[in-house]
Amino acid sequence: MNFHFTEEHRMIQGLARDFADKEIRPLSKEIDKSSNVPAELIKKMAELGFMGIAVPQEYGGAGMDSIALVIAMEEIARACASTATIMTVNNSLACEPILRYGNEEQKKRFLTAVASGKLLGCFALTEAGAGSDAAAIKTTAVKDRDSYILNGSKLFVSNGQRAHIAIIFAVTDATKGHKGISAFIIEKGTPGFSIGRIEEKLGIKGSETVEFIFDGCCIPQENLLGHEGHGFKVAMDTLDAGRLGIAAQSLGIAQACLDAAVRYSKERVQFGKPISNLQAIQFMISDMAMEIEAARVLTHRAAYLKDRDGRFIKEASMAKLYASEMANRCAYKAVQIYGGYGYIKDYPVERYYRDARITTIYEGTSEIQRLTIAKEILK
Ligand code: COS
Repeated sequence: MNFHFTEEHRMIQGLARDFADKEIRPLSKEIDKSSNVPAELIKKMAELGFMGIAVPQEYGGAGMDSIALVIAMEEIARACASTATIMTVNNSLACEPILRYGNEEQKKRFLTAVASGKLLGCFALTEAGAGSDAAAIKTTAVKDRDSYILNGSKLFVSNGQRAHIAIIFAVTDATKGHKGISAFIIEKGTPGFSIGRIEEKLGIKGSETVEFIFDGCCIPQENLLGHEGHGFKVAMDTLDAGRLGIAAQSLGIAQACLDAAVRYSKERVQFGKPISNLQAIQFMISDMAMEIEAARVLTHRAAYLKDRDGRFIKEASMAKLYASEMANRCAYKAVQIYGGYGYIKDYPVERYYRDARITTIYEGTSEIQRLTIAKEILK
């Protein structure tokens, strides 16, 4: 394994860092306050190729690899975790399954538009009664000549309001358990497809989280993604890739916490000297820095394995589990170092603390990651 970045990786890191510093960070407080990432910002990211980094150029992407994707994700999340959520959902949960399971027609029609950022995509698996137990979904898709009729609802869909297309999962044969689930691509505006609740959340406020309702929604059979009955596999494979994105997002949040803690501890004077002189603060900063490095190695290695031999389930879960829990520890320490100032909105660590919290939950809780790791080791 090579610990040096390639020229291409250095280039995407520089580009993403520069864009995040100049265009995203100045807006991040307002994004949180207004619960909205401006569409104009996403448009600029699309122009830089950030919405389909690992998608081949012939399908509208930047034609880079998964390491480039996690490097860029970390830089964007370091400036604004909400913006990073929009980016990771589009790259990993919308582009990835179409690239992997879509036919040529679907790639030309949907992937090209989503990877180039002309359209945005989202992913709808979770339901009120099916979170960690993803195979328990109840939304149905009934074949009717050359169409499918969808009925049911989906919960907690990230980017669900702004997305133009959705990858959704529904039961096509209730007698077959997880082998009776199929994946579909659905376009916004399809009659019978509407948005229900828009959730009020603790963090990641700039990326909306919504409910989808399907009421006799008729979609053409050409929108079946992969084969009938293979939807659970599509969902699991997609989430493996998505977990790399959340690991990278967690890294970005953690790095932002460390950056802020270092800056503040050098400025804040107590007992006649900057608090960075105090061993109690130094120990927290050391632990943050060490854990970030460890998470980065896990994340980059999982991305490397994804690109090389395709088998990275365990490594993706390890990276997601470790990086997300680490980000929460870093956010806790950053608030602790800021003291009372960490608890108010004048400084960004209060937002980092709230934004970090979901990373151990979405795209599979820490408990599901542990199950997945154990299953891979014990099989
Ligand atoms: N990657 C690829 N395939 C996977 C997989 C993974 N991470 N996890 C399970 N599978 C496959 C299994 O290999 C099995 O394949 P076969 O049908 O060929 O045997 C199939 O999926 C069913 O696996 P399993 O029997 O383990 O299914 P369970 O229903 O017991 O549990 C878990 C599956 C819990 C792992 C799954 O439901 C899960 O990941 N849940 C979390 C869902 C999630 O992340 N939701 C967040 C949505 S985005 S907010």
